[in-house]
Amino acid sequence: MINRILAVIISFGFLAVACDNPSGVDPVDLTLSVTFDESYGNLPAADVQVTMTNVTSQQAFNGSTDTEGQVLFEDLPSGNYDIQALLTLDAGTVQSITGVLPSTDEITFNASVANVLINPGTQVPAIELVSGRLGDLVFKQIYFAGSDRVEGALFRDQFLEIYNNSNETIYVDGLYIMGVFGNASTSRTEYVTETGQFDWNQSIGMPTDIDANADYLHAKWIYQIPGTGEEYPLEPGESIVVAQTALNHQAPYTDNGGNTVTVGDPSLTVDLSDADFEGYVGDQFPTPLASDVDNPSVPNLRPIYIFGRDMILDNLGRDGFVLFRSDEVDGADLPAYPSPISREIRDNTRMYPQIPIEWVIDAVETQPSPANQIPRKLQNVLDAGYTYVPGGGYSSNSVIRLEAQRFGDRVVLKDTNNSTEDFTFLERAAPRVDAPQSPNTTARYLFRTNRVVLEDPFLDNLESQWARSTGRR
Ligand SMILES: [Ca+2]
Ligand SMILES: [Ca+2]
Ligand SMILES: [Ca+2]
Repeated sequence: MINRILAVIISFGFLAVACDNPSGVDPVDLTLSVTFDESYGNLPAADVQVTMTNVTSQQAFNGSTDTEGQVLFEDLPSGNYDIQALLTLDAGTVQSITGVLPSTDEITFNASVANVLINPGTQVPAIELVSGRLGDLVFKQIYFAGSDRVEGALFRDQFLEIYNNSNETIYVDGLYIMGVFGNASTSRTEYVTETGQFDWNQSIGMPTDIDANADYLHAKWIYQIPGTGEEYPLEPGESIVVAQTALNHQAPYTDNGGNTVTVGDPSLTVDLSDADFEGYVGDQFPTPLASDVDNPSVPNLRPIYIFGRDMILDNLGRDGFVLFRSDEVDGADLPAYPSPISREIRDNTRMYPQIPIEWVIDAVETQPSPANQIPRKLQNVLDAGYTYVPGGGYSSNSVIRLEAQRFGDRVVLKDTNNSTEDFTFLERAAPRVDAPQSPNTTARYLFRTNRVVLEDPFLDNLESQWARSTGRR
């Protein structure tokens, strides 16, 4: 990962006061203010080491900012100065200030300003530096549950909302969205590890010089956002909605068989007609799913690896969700391995694409409920907890990340890589709503965690396969 450097703006306090010196060149008392940049609301930065170096004499003057972010330099000789500012913070402090937990143990914030004229009475212009990126794309909301089988839209109204949680514009072009494949059964076999998850190291053909359990994930489905690199900018604090099918699910629509489909209770579902992207795979199958309608005004994701015959998320919450990027391998060329349960490779043996976890940008573990957990799909380093919808499958509930910090208009979402802490739920999924500031404590959901049989007659008959367009089989 990039060691993100967040630049600090130095703004000058303009308290350049001439001292009483009749000899001509007056020394100056100068107060500098040091703040974080505007994406952090120009918060004052304390304990910043500031060095002013006289360009001519190379004499250096050192100081440290106070809790107001100010540092006073007394009796500076007039002249031109280079100014350096340095602040190193541990990860926890960075998180408490910015709302973002960095991927490294420490973050260095710095600023460098060259050749600034310091004179009594001189107006020194404020200087703003380019700042590095802190934070990244995250899942903001995941609506896997879908809505009532009879009165709602079943699974066809599912969506994912992806949010720019950083302080810089990010292009979403080329971003991969992945559902993680794992063992959904709690029964033990010799092909699982002590967590109950598949022991991928036993898969036929798995390289022996890797730890496929600790360092890799295997896909249930993968889609990629299109674009050549700079087509789809996403501003800090903004999100995109990725729909399974970009229709207004609250209104009647015409399916691929020419039938008009109407939901009984429109309030149970969502309007996704203005989604930013949609999964469309009708051209990948001889018999498309009736509900996989292509909205021509919403760009389609590139299908890589498909579960079922649309971008179907597990309504019961048995998936793990991952955002990743790769500069090394195109999605269609990913290595793929059978699950360890397959003891011989035949023509029809399913091969699951593999990615290294170091490609992962964000990951969210979901579970059916606390009382109905299946083996974890994500390593603890990616997500130390999990989230779930208390209403269960087809409940219209979604999981949504909490607000962590607010800087002006920009909201930083909570991302401690522990979804138990970072997420709450909405009773009714709602694309692009503000992230809640505190967990949902709706009483009637609190005890709906009783053990149930985890079966879904539709979903449990679906399989994963390579998109025809990849040329893989
Ligand atoms: Ca679709
Ligand atoms: Ca479309
Ligand atoms: Ca995360």
